[in-house]
Amino acid sequence: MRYELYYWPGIQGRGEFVRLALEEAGAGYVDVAREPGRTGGGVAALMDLLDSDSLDHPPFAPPFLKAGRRIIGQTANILLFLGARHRLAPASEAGRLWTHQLQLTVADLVDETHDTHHPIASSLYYEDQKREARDRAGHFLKSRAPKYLGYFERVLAQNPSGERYLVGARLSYADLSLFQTVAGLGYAYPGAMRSAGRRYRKVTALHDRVAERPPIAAYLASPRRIAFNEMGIFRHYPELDR
Ligand SMILES: N[C@@H](CCC(=O)N[C@@H](CS)C(=O)NCC(=O)O)C(=O)O
Repeated sequence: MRYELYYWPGIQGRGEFVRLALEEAGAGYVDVAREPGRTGGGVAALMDLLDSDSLDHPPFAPPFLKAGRRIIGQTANILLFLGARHRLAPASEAGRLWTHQLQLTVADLVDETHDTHHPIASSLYYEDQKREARDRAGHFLKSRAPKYLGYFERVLAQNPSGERYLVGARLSYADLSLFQTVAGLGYAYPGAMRSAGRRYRKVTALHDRVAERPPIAAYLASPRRIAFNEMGIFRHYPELDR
């Protein structure tokens, strides 16, 4: 079965967390909105599903994943589904819940990162909320980002199976998501993150290990990986990187 991923073209965004899981699993998928030439492709196909009145389980926002007849929305929920199908999470209930908990914490960090450049409203331009963004980014870099990264550092240190992975002794989708978040923070805030390698050694080592995994390294080097840019969640505005 070929999965269909529905996400905005041109940005990594939250769709990237799903792409990384699909790539690591070697799963076949179509990135629907990025294939406008394909029948049933392009942003129109995404909008058709978002606006549809005939779905039993309509998604609120991208990303959403079509798996056969099923349509699954919410990034953490999609990963919960893929994790079980592709051994990207433990099989036990306790292990699945723990992985999901970590993913939800990553999602909180991603939301807070987004709000550094859009503290007032997503519907406004960054240029219309620059002053508030400066304040928000200042607080984020001083206290919130260190709190999250320190938490993940502690999770790695306290993993009874060792510090290579967040959950047990195998890679999970939570590791892939932490990789993406650390990469994004490094892009957006290179100045503030300069000392992160020293302060969060285990998190940084995890990031580097994930980047070197053959399926992930191949993906990162491929045209499927969209470059970070100032339309996505992780944006580099030098004036915010203090
Ligand atoms: N909690 C959702 C958030 C989804 C979300 O915010 N999607 C963005 C793109 S990354 C979007 O298009 N939102 C439209 C909206 O909220 O109206 C998730 O993690 O998937």
